[in-house]
Amino acid sequence: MTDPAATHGLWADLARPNLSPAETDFSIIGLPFDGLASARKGAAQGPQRIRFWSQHLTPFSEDRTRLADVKICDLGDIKITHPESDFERIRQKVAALPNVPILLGGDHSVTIPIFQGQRQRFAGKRLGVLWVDAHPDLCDDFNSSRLSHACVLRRGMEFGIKAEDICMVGLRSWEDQEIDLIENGGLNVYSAADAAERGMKNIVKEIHQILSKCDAVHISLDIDCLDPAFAPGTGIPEAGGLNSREVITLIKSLQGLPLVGLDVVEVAPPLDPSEATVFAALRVIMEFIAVITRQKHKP
Ligand SMILES: [Mn+2]
Repeated sequence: MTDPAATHGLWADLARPNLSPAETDFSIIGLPFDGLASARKGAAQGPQRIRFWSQHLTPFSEDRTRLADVKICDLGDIKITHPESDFERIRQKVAALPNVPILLGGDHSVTIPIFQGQRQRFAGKRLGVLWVDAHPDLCDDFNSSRLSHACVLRRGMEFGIKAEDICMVGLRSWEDQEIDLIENGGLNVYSAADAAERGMKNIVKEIHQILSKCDAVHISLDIDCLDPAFAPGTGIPEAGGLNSREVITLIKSLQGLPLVGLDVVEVAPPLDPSEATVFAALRVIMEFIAVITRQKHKP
């Protein structure tokens, strides 16, 4: 992908096309699929637009952490036509990775095999999840599908991710079948209203304490965690969401935790001509890379 207007190379000059995952810090995998989105589609175009605009980023985090030595291996996309069989390839890919995966959705259903792959990669270990989303995705079945983007975390719990090792942030929309698990399931729930009323700075302290008990922590971030003012390009925009500053504060607060992967999903470029939603996703990815980079360089 070359862009005559690009100011930087792919992934802010950090892509290393000649290196393998084992020789790099991060693997990028695109999952261009929106076949299981329930409302508006468009997330299938997420990976392509996120990659495209990554050529306009500089290799720095917002606090000027220098990222120039970070090595990224972009493994391209996994094409998904029939999720029942194609999700298996995502699981296998994630399970076998020697470095930290950053996965680009796609609707949130793609996280189902990502959870499976991470569960396998860290078998016998305590796998925690930071779930950042307007929606809990705890439905057992949605629109007659158990692979729907509304069932993702429910499937993850069935794969063995424990309620007490899951922190949910930004929630504000509920299905009737999710209420019992949310209220009585032992999950650590921080709604968007909690963030606004208690302050993200206070919430992140609790989250850090909870997830520090885990051996490995995966982050699943649905861009609809953000208020539609900050990320309108998503299938189901929900008013009253987090702002960009709160989400960056949350990501930066994860310093010191055993982070093992990130997926950023539900970025639907056709629904946002400004492409601010794509840039919001890129900022999340760069701050995640910076957290891990700072951790590595800590004496
Ligand atoms: Mn969502």
